[in-house]
Amino acid sequence: MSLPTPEGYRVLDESSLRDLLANLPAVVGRVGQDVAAWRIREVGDGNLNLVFIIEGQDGGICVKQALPYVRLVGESWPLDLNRAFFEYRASVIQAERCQGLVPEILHYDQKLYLIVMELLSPHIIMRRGMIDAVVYPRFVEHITDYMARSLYFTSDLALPAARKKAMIAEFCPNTDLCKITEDLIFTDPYRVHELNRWTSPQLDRWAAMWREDDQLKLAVSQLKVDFLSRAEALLHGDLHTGSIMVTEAETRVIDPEFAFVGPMAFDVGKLIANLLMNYLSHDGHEARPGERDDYRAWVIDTIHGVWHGFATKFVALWARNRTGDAYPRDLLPDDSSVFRQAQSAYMARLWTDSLRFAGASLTRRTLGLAHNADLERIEDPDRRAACEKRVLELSRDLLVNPDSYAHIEQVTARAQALRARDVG
Ligand code: SR1
Ligand code: MG
Repeated sequence: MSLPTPEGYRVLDESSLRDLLANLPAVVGRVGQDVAAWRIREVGDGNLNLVFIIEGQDGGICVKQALPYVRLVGESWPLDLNRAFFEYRASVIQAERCQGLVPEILHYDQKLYLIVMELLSPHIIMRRGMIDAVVYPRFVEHITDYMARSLYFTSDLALPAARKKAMIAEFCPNTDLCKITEDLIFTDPYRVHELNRWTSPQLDRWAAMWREDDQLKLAVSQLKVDFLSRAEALLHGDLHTGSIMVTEAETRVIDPEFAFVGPMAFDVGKLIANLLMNYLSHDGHEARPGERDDYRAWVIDTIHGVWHGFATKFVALWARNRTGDAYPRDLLPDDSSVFRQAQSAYMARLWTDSLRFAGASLTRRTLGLAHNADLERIEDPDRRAACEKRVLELSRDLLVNPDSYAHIEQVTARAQALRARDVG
């Protein structure tokens, strides 16, 4: 490796990791005393890091180590190792309010930029399950708890200003990861950029249209300002179905390395966008048309449940935990109509902004660098492109005309109409 790294840092392999972990009593206690018998595998298939699974006679753990570059691209794209620290800190903060919904952190090594956490098993990445049309009956209940609690309790509604500002300061240096989002989501898909990619030649004309569409470029640029400047709550920062591990009974949100204090709607919108993409991807996967209608219906219900559940829980938390400096009780007493007015204006803006961020997330996964397996796994490029065109149409609508959607049911109706028009 030719990139400069801090003293004490080295990229671990199976053997050096075994030596390191053997000296951590918490790990040995969990995995088993016979260290030589541990099975260690590097399983990372994400865009950024190394991920190891370690299993022994008593159990297992998972280890994540930051690399000094973007794994997806290589050493030509150096990346701050401190993202591991931000992930560790965000995990600790979120665990306080979202116990049972995030993995347990067992150890953090500041020199190796390495996090040791519980092994989630038999959980799988939710995106993989959803590509195979697996239903997760408790997902909505769990993820809406996570979103409402992680966002509410780190916002000015719950925190005194001094604590909130300390949190902003702590996560402010996570600039490299924010820059990835600023470029990959809000900028690159709308300009010529060497890292952009799309299903070609089928979407060549669409990519060109996106680069020439001033309304779209204005909308996404205005949205980028929100992302850059609206320090509302501690975000996960990359909340999509690839950052969620599930079983039928459990849900765990992983990988908060993009965490920073930003606009809440970014987390909400990103998740909704990823569910919409999954919904629109099944035409490319099913062996005969209509085969996955039942699954599509579940995805639609899930999207409705995510917004309604989140909004209901968030408002309820706000009514019961008015511990922050925003919207003081002296001005807006409990149960007053002016407090209800404040809540409904706040939620209305959060709704519209969630749609705008959802719109941006849809475009970045079809015309930008990092795509979604939901669509990528469609082997036939014509079928894939047909799905992606619907994703792009929906994306433009949400970005440019978010105000024409008053309810989540109208958003899913639009996605259904796009399918019905083309698929019948
Ligand atoms: C270069 S990293 C590409 C993407 O992977 C992560 O999941 C984030 O979404 C990021 O934008
Ligand atoms: Mg990730």
